[in-house]
Amino acid sequence: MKISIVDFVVGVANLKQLPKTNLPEIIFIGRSNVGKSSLLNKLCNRKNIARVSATPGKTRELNYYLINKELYFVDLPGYGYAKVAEHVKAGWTQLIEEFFHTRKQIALAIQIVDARLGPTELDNTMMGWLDFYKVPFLLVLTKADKLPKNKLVTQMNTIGAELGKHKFLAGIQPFSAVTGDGRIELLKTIEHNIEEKDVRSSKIVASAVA
Ligand SMILES: Nc1nc2c(ncn2[C@@H]2O[C@H](COP(=O)(O)OP(=O)(O)OP(=O)(O)O)[C@@H](O)[C@H]2O)c(=O)[nH]1
Ligand SMILES: [Mg+2]
Repeated sequence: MKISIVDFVVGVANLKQLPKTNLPEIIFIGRSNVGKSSLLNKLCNRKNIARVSATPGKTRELNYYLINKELYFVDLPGYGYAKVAEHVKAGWTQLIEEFFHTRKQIALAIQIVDARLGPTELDNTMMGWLDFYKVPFLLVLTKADKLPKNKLVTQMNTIGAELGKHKFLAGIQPFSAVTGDGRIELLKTIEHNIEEKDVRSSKIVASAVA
């Protein structure tokens, strides 16, 4: 997949503001400061479609980017930032669960974790939700440039073994927004899952007609 057109569409704080389209959506999830915006920028080969922050917890809305006029990248607000008030956290939980529950056009979730740390407890909770709402997800280990190659391989294997229980885990991939390592592979996986989504949807339509 080659990304040639990127348009920011809307920042959604209330699900009534969701775009009224049926285009496939790729959603990006991770804790605050994990490197979500940097990954999105690198993936789109742009400097600043998504704001990279020095202070974590800046992304508060579901930010919709229209890619090549045919699919959306959706940057979800980061979680796990300690300084966020309890009522804000509760509001976040409600918004995201409702989003997973109602939004049928999600083709793939990109669950982003720090390659050095692996999934935290909150990341594990999130992956539990993805399984529950039947959203296929890819685990991306970002900031891979901060680990030597052999450590990265060990980390991938260890995490892979731990996450085997997740039914909707589509794979594990390393990434670096600094070197661009993993970018091509990630784009391929996204493309593949959009095609799969088309197949799944046409099967549902076929069984409804039959
Ligand atoms: N070395 C290295 N640093 C990275 C990488 N990705 C992001 N960073 C750094 O990590 C910090 C956070 O990056 P962001 O992309 O703003 O993270 P975010 O998850 O969008 O953060 P919030 O939106 O605030 O929750 C910045 O200082 C980035 O420069 C990477 O692949 N390698
Ligand atoms: Mg961000």
